[in-house]
This record gives sequence, structure tokens and C-alpha cells, in this order.
Amino acid sequence: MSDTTLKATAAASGASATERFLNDKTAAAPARRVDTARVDTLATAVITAVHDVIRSHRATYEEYNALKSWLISVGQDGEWPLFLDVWIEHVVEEVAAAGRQGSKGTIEGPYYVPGAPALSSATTLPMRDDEPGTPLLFRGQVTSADGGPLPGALLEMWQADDDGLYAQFAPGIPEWNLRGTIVADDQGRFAVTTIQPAPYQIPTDGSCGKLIAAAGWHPWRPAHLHLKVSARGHDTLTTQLYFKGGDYVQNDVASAVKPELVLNPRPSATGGNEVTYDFALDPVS
Ligand code: MBD
Ligand code: FE
Repeated sequence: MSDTTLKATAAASGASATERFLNDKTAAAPARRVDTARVDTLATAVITAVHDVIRSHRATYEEYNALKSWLISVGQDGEWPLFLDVWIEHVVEEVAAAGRQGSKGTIEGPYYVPGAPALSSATTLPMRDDEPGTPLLFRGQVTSADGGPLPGALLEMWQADDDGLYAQFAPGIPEWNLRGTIVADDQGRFAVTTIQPAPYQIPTDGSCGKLIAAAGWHPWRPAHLHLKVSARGHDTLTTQLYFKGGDYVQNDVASAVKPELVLNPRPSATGGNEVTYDFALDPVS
């Protein structure tokens, strides 16, 4: 991939992710409804934790000013959604999912867009005529945690392409490419043809990329499929699925891999790969 492509991607994806979050009524609006006592508790705990780091590591004015510059640039680049979802969200998800009976989930990340085109239960995700990548037939069943099928369950899917880029966040990709809302059949079953995504690289020219380079970390997430699985009377499951043996499955920069989320596709008779994966949703408590 050329440098020009990467540069365009950092600027475009940061601004688009910020705009997408601010327009998300369910995610962005509750900020105004967190009560005073909780804000006091949480804000005091965060500030105190920072004080402790400064004292225990003898942080200098030079380091304090480097932090100040960097925090300002994260906002200027529109990379707060990326920063938070890569380094913080996995712990929020861990706390939120404690006590769940059904399938494991993981972080949503910055690139979900609601309202992807509706597709039938046996379908192909929207893609270009010459979409690069290994074809993947992904099928399974959505049930309630007790095993009962959930007819008409919805599977919202989104993923990167074979260059690791997401439609709506990277330039030059058709809207809704590799995004769709699959309506499961009367047994909760689905069969989706797609292509296997490539690993995702945090843009190297934005603030998050600069932090990664400055700290000597790597900027990669393993290849993954994103899903939100929902059905009436059940909690929506936000998850990601990875590919066994793939690069960065053992060292995801976003710490979002769990053993239950790793697929092991096998070659299919029609060329490409196929894999079965079932989802169990918790009834609303
Ligand atoms: C991604 O594609 C992603 O899924 C997350 C969590 C963070 C950055 C990019
Ligand atoms: Fe992703």
C-alpha cells in the first residue's frame, strides 16, 4: 500500500469516526445523564491514578509537555474514538459482560455504522465485482442462551477489505462495501458469503500511530469480522471473530481477542473457505 493511501486514510478515518460517534444518539447522548456522584467518583479516581503515575515514575516537565501536545493532537486528528476503542474499551467490555450466560463478545471499535443494507438469510455481503481476498462462507444459527432458535434474528456485519480498509472510513471504497444486516431464517440460521479481511493497521501518520512509534509498540490488529447480533427480548451481542493462526491473533494492539472468538475455517468444495459459528443471546434481564 502506498504512503499516499495511508495518509489519506488517517485523516479521513479519524474525522469520520468522530463524526459517526457524535451522530450516534444512543452512544453520545448519555454523556449528559451520568449522575454527579458517579462523575465525582470516576473523575477523582482517574486524576488520582495519574498523580500516582507521575510520583512513582518521577515524570518531568518535558514529559508533561509532551503529553499536553499529544493530547491536543489526538483531538485535532479526530482520533479520540480510535484511541479509546484500542486502549480502553476492552476493559469496559470486560466489566459490562460479567455474568453473561450466552456467547462471548468483545469491543465494538470505531467503525460500526448503523443501518447497513438488509440482506436475506442466505446472502453475499455487498462487494465490488473484483473484490480481492479469499472467499469465506460463514454460517450458523442464532439461539437464546437456553438453545431455543431465534427466528428473524439480525446479524449486522462489518469488516475491512483485503487491504485492511473499512468502507465509509477510507477513501475510494463504495458505501456499504462489506457491510450488511442479515435477517436470519425461521430457525435463526444464516449463511453469508464474504471475503476474509486482512489485518488492520492503526494509521501511522496520526496521533495514535505516533504514540505507537514513540513507545516502540506495533500498530496491528488481527484480521477480524465484526458483528452485532440482536433479537427481540434479548441483549444485543457485539462481537468480533478472528482467524486461527493469523498474524497478531496472539498480540492484538486492541487486546480484544478471546479464545472463544477464533474461527478455524476449512477449505470448501466451491473454492475459498467455510466455517460454522453459532451465537447464543442472553434474554433481557
Ligand atoms: C478496528 O478495526 C477495530 O476493530 C478496533 C477495535 C480499533 C481500531 C480498528
Ligand atoms: Fe475492526
